[in-house]
Amino acid sequence: MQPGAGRDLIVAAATGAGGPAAVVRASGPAAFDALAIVSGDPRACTRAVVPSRVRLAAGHVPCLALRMPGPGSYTGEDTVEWIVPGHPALIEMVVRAVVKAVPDARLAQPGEFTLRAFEAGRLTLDQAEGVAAGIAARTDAELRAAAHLRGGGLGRAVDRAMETLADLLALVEAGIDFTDQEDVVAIGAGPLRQAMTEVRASLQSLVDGSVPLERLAAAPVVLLSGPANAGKSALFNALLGRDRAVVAPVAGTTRDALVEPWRVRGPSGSVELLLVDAPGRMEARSELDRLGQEVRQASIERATLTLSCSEDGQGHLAGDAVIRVRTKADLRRGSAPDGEILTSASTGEGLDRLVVTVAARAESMGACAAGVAPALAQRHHALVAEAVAHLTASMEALAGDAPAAAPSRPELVSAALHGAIESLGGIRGRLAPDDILGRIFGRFCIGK
Ligand SMILES: Nc1nc2c(ncn2[C@@H]2O[C@H](COP(=O)(O)OP(=O)(O)OP(=O)(O)O)[C@@H](O)[C@H]2O)c(=O)[nH]1
Ligand SMILES: [Mg+2]
Repeated sequence: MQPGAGRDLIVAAATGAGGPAAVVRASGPAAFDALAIVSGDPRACTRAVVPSRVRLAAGHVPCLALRMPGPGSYTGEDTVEWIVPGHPALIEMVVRAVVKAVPDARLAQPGEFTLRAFEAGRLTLDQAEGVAAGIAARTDAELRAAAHLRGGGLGRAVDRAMETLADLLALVEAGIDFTDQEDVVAIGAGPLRQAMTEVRASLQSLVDGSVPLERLAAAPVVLLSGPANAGKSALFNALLGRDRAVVAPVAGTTRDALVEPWRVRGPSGSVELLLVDAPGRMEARSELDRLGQEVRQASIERATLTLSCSEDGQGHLAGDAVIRVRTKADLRRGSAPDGEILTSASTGEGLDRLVVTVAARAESMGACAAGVAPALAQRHHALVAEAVAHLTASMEALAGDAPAAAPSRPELVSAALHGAIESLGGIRGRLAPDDILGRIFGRFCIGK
């Protein structure tokens, strides 16, 4: 997909499958023509959802319709949204009907609505990346990081730095243009160095104070493992604070892997993890048992940290990424041997200690405390670091210059400042080459 592609009417379902209702979105100059054709007399009025209908071969489907004229819409173009019942076959039929309604209408490619928003200047590249990150988010921490990007949090910091650098560049270039007037110094080397030091420090703190977005995406997976009937599902529920998994005295109760986000308080803040309850270890006597053991094996392979659960202290897993847990402590007197955490899902005994141990271990394994710092994608990180390097180079070009005098090598200073501005511009997408755009928008799903 290339930016600047033709202004076809692009059409797609903009919501995921499975909900009670779905949004079919069409964007492009012919959007309102399509609305008139597909919905007949479109009572849909601007920016208000009104009852409408979609004409299909089999009859009329009732829906709600919303008309958003450009440039005030998400994409900046005339846009129509039909809110239809969430039946997959029906959604598909409505999409096809809209595509057939006008010439030059086609199915939207992944991310194409957001690409148009970017092209129309409705979103900057970092905000568009925030939209993509939001779509892909699995945990609250990722969602918050995505919202920060989408809200322009990174962009504002970058814009401030770019504006200062652009001002400095203008002054340096003015100095080059007026070299013949010896008593005119547009900006002296001293104030220039001072201003660049400040910008460089603010950019450096942006890098130092952030966590990689990619690392948030890799929320550590904590698996409850152990023999069938060890009390794993009961512990899973107790740790989550709600009855999520079925608990029963029958060995082999859990047949599938249940994955739930789990937030724990670590030494440097709240850490988000994924807690997994899987089938227990048991001899497979039936096909169903065998499938359960396969799920168990796959879960073990995915786990970053394993809580090895045992009722009697026997059969614990070995390894660094293992915490040994003795379950059902209320059924026995006495303390657990060293190296085991004694817990009871029934009385809550030992759960706090287990949580603290898991959180500390997860943090030491690289889990990020949520909300502690803004998250930067690898691309942002690299571009800010590049800008910092350019600023260092431009300060080196000032070495030895008297503070009040004009820079002795203004061309070098100017080239390095240009470089820094260009790197920062890449974050906002102002100067982003096409291949970067392709890579970013290619990560979207259709309808966004
Ligand atoms: N007294 C007591 N009983 C418990 C405790 N935890 C679990 N149980 C009981 O032990 C039995 C098995 O519990 P589950 O949590 O289903 O065991 P599981 O390890 O998930 O078993 P599978 O899913 O078959 O692998 C149930 O009858 C629970 O009520 C506990 O802390 N104290
Ligand atoms: Mg279970």
